[in-house]
Amino acid sequence: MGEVEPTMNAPEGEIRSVEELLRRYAAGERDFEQVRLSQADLHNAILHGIDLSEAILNEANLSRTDLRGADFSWADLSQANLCGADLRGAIFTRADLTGANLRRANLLKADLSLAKLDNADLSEAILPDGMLQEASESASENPSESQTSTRLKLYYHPISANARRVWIALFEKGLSFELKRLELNGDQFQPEFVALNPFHHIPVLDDNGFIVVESLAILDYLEDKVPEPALMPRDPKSRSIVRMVEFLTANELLPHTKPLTRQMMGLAEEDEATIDRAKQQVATVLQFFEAQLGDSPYFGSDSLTLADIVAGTAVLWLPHMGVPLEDYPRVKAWCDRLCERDSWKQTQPSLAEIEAFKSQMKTLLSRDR
Ligand SMILES: N[C@@H](CCC(=O)N[C@@H](CS)C(=O)NCC(=O)O)C(=O)O
Repeated sequence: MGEVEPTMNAPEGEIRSVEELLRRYAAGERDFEQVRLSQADLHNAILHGIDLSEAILNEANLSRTDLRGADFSWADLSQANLCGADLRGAIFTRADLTGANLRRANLLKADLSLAKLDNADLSEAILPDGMLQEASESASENPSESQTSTRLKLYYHPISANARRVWIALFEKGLSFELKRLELNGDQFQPEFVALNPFHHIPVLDDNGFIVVESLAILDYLEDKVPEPALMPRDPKSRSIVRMVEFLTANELLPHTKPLTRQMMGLAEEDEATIDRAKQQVATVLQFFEAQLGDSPYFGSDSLTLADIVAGTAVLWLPHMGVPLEDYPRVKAWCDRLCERDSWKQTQPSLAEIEAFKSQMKTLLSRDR
């Protein structure tokens, strides 16, 4: 979080820096009306329920910030970066969002009445119901637009590695899509979602009413539907490597990481023997991957494949789970290569998101025991 210029002649009690705002928020204060923090860097911060009405936050960096239920009425957010921010239920009445970056922001149930949105980027944002309707109405006036921009919907959560597979593939394919975020502490059991996936799992892809569940099936569907750029090689041996790595990740790696995940999230004390067994299994998979990669930059190909997406989204969690990758130099270099791609950068969960997810994870993992 960066320092901002102290406000000249600031009246007593006025917030002078990002650090001060965060400190006072952490101490329980919520009322920060008329704060002046142009160009403030608050990305990834957790500030839900904060009152920033009439605040001056033009050009501020609020990307991926948790601002659920925040009040921004009359605030100046012009040119602010709210990319990926959680703005569910936030109030923007008469706020100035001119030129703001609201890409991938979650605006579900937000109030944007009388807000200025000229030149704001709302692509891939989750819009409030009314606005969604307006957007699709205006899209249907332009059929070519509506075909590409409102057809694919991905039900996801930013921490879900299974959903991230599809999210990355959508970016790699250069497709337009709409994100539908679900909180996994109950949204997945809502009748509307269970009607889409009776197994209450994300990801789900909705292609203009055609529903695909199971991430690997969704990836195959996208590959068949949009063959270029290809994420599946053509020759049988390379294809078998891709499939092998996909299935090994799903069947031999992920199920065995559950005790490590519980430990990483601080959710449970796992006994040493269970952790050792899990680490041994993970090591076997990593050794196999190391050999399989050989001198190839990607699994079974010189360019990215579905195997890289499926295995990469899982393997990248391992260092956080106490499994360093240093003993597997090819796997390590491959991970670094993946992380340099835009599709990976754009779907990288923030620390704040991971933190906020812990309570949802607790419920999910305790159910799996
Ligand atoms: N085999 C499924 C697994 C999907 C899955 O386990 N999704 C988790 C999130 S990573 C989920 O939705 N859990 C919610 C629940 O189990 O209720 C796939 O690959 O799509």
